[in-house]
Amino acid sequence: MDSGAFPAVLPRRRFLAAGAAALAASALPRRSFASAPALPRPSPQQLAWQRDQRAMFVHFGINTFTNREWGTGAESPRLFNPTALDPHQWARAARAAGFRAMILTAKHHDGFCLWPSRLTAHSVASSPWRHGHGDVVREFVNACRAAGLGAGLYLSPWDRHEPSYGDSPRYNDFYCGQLTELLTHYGPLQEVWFDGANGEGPNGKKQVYDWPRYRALVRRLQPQALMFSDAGPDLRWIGNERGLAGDPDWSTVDPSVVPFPGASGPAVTRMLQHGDPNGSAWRPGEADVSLRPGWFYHPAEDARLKTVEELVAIYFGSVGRNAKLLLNVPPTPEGLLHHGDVDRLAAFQARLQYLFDQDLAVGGKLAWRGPVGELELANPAPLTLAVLQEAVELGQRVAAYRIEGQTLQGAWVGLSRGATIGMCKLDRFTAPPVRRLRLTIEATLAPPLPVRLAVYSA
Ligand code: FUL
Repeated sequence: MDSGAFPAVLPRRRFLAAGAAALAASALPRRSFASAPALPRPSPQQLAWQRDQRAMFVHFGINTFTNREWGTGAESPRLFNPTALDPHQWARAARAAGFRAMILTAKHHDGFCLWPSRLTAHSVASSPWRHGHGDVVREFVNACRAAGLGAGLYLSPWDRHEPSYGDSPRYNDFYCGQLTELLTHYGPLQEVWFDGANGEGPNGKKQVYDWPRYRALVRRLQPQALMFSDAGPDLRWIGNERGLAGDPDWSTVDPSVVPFPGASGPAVTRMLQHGDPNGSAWRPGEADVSLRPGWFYHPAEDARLKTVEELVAIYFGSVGRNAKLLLNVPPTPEGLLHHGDVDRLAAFQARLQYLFDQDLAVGGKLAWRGPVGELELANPAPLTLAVLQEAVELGQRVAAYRIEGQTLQGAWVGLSRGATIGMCKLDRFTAPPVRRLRLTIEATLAPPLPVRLAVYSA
């Protein structure tokens, strides 16, 4: 990206001061990056994580064998017996469909561990699967590595089996012990997924999770791993389980709004959905949703998969709003992804490839004059899609923009407009054939940098 080509200096962290002020400011001399106010920026790990765009969530465990969504913790480990478990099959399907990482439920709320934890007998070690010598987590991370996918693990703090749950200090030791096993035995993890569920313990006892301790442990044992929860600290839940980010969606947040997982209320939901342009912490959104109605596999849902159209809408509402998509595809009791799910993932990928087949702006090199970038299309076309990308490694800056096209008759027509952009903003529209494009940055939080624009006609 050619940053020197963009001389405008727009209002500072007052993103509402838009339009006219921005244009007037464009006459000011060029400023270097060094003069930009200190905007929060992503870590290299956060940047790489978001560039991946799509990860696959894998809900698998005792519920797969009881046909439930939430186990009670009283299930016999002997129920766990996948006949053909093959995480390489999951990884191949994920990879072929454009996913770059997978996250496995190493332990869900029922407490059953997919690895032979030394801290409980409630695990694969007590199951008939591989005569008690199997380790799903090991096979999972091996498959991720073989396919070049990032590996992440979900370790539910809520544990309906563990007797110490509710006896807060004792359970926190137990939980940290399990975290330590996962963080030290399986190589580097890209993401540690903390669910916020906090049900009652035996006799109604309330478990108080020691979040500062859990976080410090992850930081110490795997400093490069990113921690997800509604309170981050590195990645934030998007605030719903429909895979949809808010619009706008800032990657910055005010951490005091959700200091620890479990906070709720309108201010919390707003923050999760939209972030906060004035927030001090970089905490991009992750939008989770299941391909099926449930998170775990249920045969009765084989014909109830999201359609390709629904998946594309989710993609536009997550990746296309500056978030990352985490799409759940749960394995069957055999331990394989259902062929219908694999086919649906492939069809989803094929549709995206069709939609984003040929960038008619070829590389998006706009000629910038102040906050206005223009570009001539080699071939006039009726555009349907625009992809905007900010150089977020230097902070998320754009607070308002609009795209216009010049028709063959010479008139300028509006194609789309929006608030922030971030790593990726996708706009869909219908328009007559246009021969020139104009992108106007109407407001920013800091001196703007060039924005990349790609356009498609599908
Ligand atoms: C929720 C859990 O209760 C669901 O079972 C599922 O794991 C979902 C992703 O998170 O909090």
